[in-house]
Amino acid sequence: MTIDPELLRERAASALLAARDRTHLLTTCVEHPDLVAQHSPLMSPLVWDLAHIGNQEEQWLLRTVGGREALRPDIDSVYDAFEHPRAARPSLPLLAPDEAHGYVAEVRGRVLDILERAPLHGGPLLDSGFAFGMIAQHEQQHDETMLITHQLRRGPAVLTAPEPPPLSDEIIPAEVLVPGGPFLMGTSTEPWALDNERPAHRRLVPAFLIDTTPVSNGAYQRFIEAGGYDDPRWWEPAGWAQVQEHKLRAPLFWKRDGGQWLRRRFGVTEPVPPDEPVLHVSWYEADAYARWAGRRLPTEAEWEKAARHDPATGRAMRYPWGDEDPTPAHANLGQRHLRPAAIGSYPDGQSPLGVRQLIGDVWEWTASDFLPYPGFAAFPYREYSEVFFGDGHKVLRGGSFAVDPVACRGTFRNWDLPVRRQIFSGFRTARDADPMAEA
Ligand code: AVJ
Ligand code: FE
Repeated sequence: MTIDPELLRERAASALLAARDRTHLLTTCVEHPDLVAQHSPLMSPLVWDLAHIGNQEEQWLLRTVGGREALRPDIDSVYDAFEHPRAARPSLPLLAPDEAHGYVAEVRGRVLDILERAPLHGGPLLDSGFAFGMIAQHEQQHDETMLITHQLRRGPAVLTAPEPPPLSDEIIPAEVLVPGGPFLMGTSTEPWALDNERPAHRRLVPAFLIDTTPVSNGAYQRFIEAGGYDDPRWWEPAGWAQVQEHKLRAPLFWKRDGGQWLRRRFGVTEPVPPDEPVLHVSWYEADAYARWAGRRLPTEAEWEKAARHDPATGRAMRYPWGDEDPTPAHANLGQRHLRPAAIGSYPDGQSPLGVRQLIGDVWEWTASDFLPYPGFAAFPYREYSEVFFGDGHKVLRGGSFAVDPVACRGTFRNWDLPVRRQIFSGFRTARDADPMAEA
């Protein structure tokens, strides 16, 4: 099926525009000192992300796709993420905030002109407007990164958003059985899927049970109260070492206050809401909780089968609810809210088997290492995925409240080191099915 090129152009333009609106919000809601400061050695100054967004757009859309002369080749190296680790970025000769805003606007003006004329066929970079979709996703990914920087920033709140839907009184089962059998994992047809999601390939996934919702703060508190952080039995050795070295007692941003847990969220301190998916846990914490609960993290293939497998047709769908693009009724995405929604929310977004909140709310740690699919080919640059394979990174799936729909789908793969907790990470658990129940 070929899509009308004018429709593709419109989609690309609106994805770029949505990303820019968000970038603008995240880089104008604080003053100059907060844009150039390093709020955590784990993060770049916000003004680095801003100009890096423009520089990637210049390199791929202006120079490579548009064939235009470089605008600022002199700053390529400053904004090369591989040349400078995050901790070193504040001391680089960065564009000042007003220069960075001017630079990204200048690049965007030229890119919209290129988008009007570019052929949207004739090679993998152009087909379906892939390069434009890739750059919109890149900007949205950095917007999520900047939102993490905002969460780490000290000081009064600057961001606000309406509350997500409250806890529903509907009763749903705690877990569901996903039947065993082959499953088509990954994609060869999703037009803006990134290289690591490709190609589609068959996987045999034996029957398993998976939680219908992410693990809640209340459930996680029971792990804490049961002495979970004091018992090496539940922890991978490297995770136990992190617990001891940093004296971890709870998720990042939590603080004990007399008899209750408080948390800091975008500049506001509040009681930890028991019915919300747990957030800001490392892979080690997720893994330890699962072991304490007598369960385990789902593998990446199990997660994707739970999210995409339609038992009625045997087909892999784009999303748990079907092939339709996400709407606000399906999932908590796109920074519409500044927190995950209560567990069990979004009945319209559930999978055919009744698994909820697979998309949105919190990134979900899986048991799996970040590795290439059979037939993987790096595209269009090795540094997006390939250099991270087999390097101790764990896969996260499903996206958080901070992910834009353009960078979130049933096949989308994220990854990070198992010690990381500043990201919008949570998890759900799984277990093997009783082999006697499979027949
Ligand atoms: C896919 C989220 C791990 O932020 O490091 C941004 C995305 N790659 N610029 C990251 C990315 C290049 C990447 N993650
Ligand atoms: Fe980047």
